[in-house]
Amino acid sequence: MERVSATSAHPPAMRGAAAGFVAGAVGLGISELLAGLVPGVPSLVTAMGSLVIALQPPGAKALVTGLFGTADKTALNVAVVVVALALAVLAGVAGARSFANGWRILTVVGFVACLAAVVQPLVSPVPAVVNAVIATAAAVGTLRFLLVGAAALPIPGRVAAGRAAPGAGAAVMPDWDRRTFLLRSGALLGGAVVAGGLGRLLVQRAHPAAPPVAVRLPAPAGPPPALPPGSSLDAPGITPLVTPNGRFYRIDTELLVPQVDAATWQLRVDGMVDHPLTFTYDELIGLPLFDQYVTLECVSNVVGGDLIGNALWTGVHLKAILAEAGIRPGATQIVGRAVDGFTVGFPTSWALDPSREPMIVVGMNGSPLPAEHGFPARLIVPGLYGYVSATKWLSEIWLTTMEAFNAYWVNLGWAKEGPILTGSRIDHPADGSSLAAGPQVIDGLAWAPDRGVSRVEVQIDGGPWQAAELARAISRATWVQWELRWAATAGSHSIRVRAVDGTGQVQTGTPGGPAPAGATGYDEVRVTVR
Ligand SMILES: Nc1nc2c(c(=O)[nH]1)N[C@H]1C(S)=C(S)[C@@H](COP(=O)(O)O)O[C@H]1N2
Ligand SMILES: [Mo]
Repeated sequence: MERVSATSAHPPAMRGAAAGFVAGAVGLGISELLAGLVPGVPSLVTAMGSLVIALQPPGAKALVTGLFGTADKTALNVAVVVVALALAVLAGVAGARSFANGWRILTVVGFVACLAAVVQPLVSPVPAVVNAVIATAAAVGTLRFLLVGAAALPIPGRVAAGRAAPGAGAAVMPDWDRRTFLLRSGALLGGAVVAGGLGRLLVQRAHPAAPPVAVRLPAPAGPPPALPPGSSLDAPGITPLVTPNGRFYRIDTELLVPQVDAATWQLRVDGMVDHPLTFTYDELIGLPLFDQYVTLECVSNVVGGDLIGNALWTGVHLKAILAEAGIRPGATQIVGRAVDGFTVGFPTSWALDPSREPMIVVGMNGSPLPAEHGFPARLIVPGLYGYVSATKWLSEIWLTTMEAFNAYWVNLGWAKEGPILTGSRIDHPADGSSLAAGPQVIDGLAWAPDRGVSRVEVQIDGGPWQAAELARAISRATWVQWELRWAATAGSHSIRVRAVDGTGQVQTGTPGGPAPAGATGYDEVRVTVR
């Protein structure tokens, strides 16, 4: 008899699951709203996403298209929310049988979120803990409210319902009908979604991509290098020679754009140097600045992909800074460390080669460096993939040996050295497009930073490789536009492209990569001519 009544006192698993889902949503919604409203309070969703990134096993990144491009970041945030809600559903189902298990699961989730936030380099612990505690309490409270209402769950701390004797203080909440349960759950869920959505909006607004408005750069010593005449082709569908800041690809491990305060930021130069140096932002931009076009590519860029851009960078000569610090003999590696702990590493010999000018960049295409591209300062080293060279939100330049240190992505299985492979891309015609028979233009880009591109060749339907017309390159460190006039005949055609670098080396045709050292193979489009 007692057993029967106890069982009937439990809500069905469905109601438990629904209560758990709503409880999870309320916790997430409140935590996100707090993060959006109160400066310094971290987003727990972002923190858990960052923990996932930090804990990824070597090689995991090969599964995603880029080293955390914009789409990956969204997918990761969504995945975190889905997993958190799934655990909350579990807590609801468990809580419907024994509330203690329900709140324990929610508390563990809250604790993990708290931990995830506290270990973030850019997060202060107290607001993180406060947010996690409030969010967990809100989730537990919601779960209890819904479970009690749904099924006369015994109120914890009082006499269990099943054994309640009349008049002994047995307190059971009214067993709501189905409609009441749905209405209350729905209202809470709606509130949670609004709070969470608003919170996310505010969080993102607090992490803009643009540079801080107050910052102004002094003019570089000389006028900006003019684009050489003939460097831009007037060809259909061709990618602009210079990539506008807003269209420059973004790849990094940060789920929210770091906002670094230039007033307190410092750049250290240390390690195997004679004189460790420190620069404030004003000191850095007070040094002689110069401009340079450099094409930057991500090692994760696939053949035909768009994780590549070309910008006019403004900055300080890295060689001058290194000379001032005095590199000690044997310091074979230069490590760039970011405010968030991210690192790159490249050979000192690459940086010191007289043929190139690595830079500590403070400006991009005539504006201060946008936050999403590394404000206040980043490294740009001609000829190297971003993951070994282009530290954004730079905080330290550390001299060490090649053997003594592996940078962030090297530890995760990517090549220790990352010279950009010779590449080429067909921008027009687009793959799968249809064209009119007659004169057509095939065009695109080719790059081999900083060996330069000496030739681009196009192959139609497996025929001979034909030399394309090259635009004038800005420099060997930049990509170059190319075009080929083509008398298109009716039918289906395949078009391939390959580049030859400045040393005469032909682009590798065997498809491979991108891991561990960059993608190989020729870009190909198929078109129908009518
Ligand atoms: N601090 C920091 N710097 C970073 C990264 C990062 O994750 N964190 N990613 C690197 C990689 S993999 C690339 S390809 C370039 C991309 O620079 P962009 O986002 O300005 O295009 O930044 C590099 N610098
Ligand atoms: Mo990258």
